[in-house]
Amino acid sequence: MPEEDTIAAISTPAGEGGIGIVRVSGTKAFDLVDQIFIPHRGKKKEYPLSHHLYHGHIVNEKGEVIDEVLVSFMRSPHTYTCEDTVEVNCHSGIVTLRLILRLILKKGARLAEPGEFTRRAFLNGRIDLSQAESVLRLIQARSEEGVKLAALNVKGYLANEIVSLRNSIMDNLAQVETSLDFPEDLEDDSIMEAQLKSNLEKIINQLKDLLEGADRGRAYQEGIKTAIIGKPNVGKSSLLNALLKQQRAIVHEMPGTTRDLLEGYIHLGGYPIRIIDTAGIRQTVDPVEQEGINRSKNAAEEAQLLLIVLDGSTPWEAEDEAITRLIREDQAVLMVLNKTDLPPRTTLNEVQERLPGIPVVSTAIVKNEGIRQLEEEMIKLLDLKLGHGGENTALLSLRQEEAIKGALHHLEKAVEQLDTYPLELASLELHNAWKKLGEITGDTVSDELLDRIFSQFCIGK
Ligand SMILES: Nc1nc2c(ncn2[C@@H]2O[C@H](COP(=O)(O)OP(=O)(O)OP(=O)(O)O)[C@@H](O)[C@H]2O)c(=O)[nH]1
Ligand SMILES: [Mg+2]
Repeated sequence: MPEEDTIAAISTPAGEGGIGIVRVSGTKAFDLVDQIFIPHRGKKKEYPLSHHLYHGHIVNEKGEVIDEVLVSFMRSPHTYTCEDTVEVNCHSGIVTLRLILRLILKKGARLAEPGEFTRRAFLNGRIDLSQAESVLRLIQARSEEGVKLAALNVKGYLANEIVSLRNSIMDNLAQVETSLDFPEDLEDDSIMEAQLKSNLEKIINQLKDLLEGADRGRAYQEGIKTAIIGKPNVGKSSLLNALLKQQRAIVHEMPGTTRDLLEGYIHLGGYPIRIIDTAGIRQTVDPVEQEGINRSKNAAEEAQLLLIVLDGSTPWEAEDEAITRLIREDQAVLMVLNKTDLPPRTTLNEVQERLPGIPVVSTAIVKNEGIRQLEEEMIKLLDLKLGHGGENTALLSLRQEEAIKGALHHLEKAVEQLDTYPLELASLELHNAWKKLGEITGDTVSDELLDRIFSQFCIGK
């Protein structure tokens, strides 16, 4: 795709609104808009001044007024894309926006691809790839904390960390290479190797910290995945409704009511939480129900927090036992002993004895009892699991996480090889680690990967 052509797109969401923006970027941006814009005060000597706002009208080929607008002309390089950029602020009717865009395209601009403005900002060196990707995260953030974290990365937080880690790897690599080239200058092999090892271990720990912080970051970004699971008819959908404070799911005395996953979104103690109600898990021959149960199990597998609901008015059964075996070691789990308004057949003590270390809350959801306590327990668990924002929280995309894991793998191999193998091998691993981290900042990245990343953006960003 030639980068020198001039691109244009509607940059605000479709729909009626106060203001809509058509953005144009490229060498011909000023000229193209100049052909269809008539400034209110005429075109004086220095028109248009960069980074000034002009009031006037957009007119079509026949000279008919399309809209009253404010236009900002911004000269390269101090623009989003680093190119000459013009933004036409018009009234946000989709027809108006399209008419203006069409006029600009007719004059010679090309419709921008998704994310192309941000891609140009990256290709022109204004931001690195981690910053570009964070723009997307910022747009998609589901919580205040998520916005703050993404904004940090847009400013370059992650980029700086990665650049500094890459520099450290390069310093150590240089040391290895020198000793390979001039072995006679080396006073003592083992001293150098010990030093090298300790340096690399420091870098490894920093990378591990980043990965650990990413779990937290993702939770804030996407919402903490919370699955409500249990046997049929225990009150899972009732619990979803109680937590959402709305009648979202169908509740019925017939076991097997919920067939598909159902989702809602709440904030608890500052945590954004995505709650998923699932089909009751049991043995069944009904293929539709079985498909629902498979989905329940997948949701349980992917969840960061599991709410396992039990019916206190029935005895603990093999099916309850089977469900508790779905718990993964790294998941936060809370048992909800429901229907405590009915004569008890399973007690709190029994559940505690069966599942030592897992907190249990009694509820009678039909009477709205125990919900507040349940919410408090959820917050406590999340505090334990995620801690409150701030320290060591990073926002990483899966791609960035994979690159860090790859770099870690190479560094760990390098440390291993220092003991037994010639230094050449360690040098190769260090080089690979350095390259892997370069994928995050975009220093070592293919066009194909760029296409994949920017295709997730909307047109106009
Ligand atoms: N007595 C009593 N009944 C309850 C309580 N909570 C839910 N129920 C009733 O239990 C029945 C099943 O509730 P649901 O919320 O549909 O249960 P579920 O676990 O989603 O069931 P499936 O979707 O079939 O797996 C309904 O008749 C509810 O009114 C409770 O605390 N006490
Ligand atoms: Mg249900």
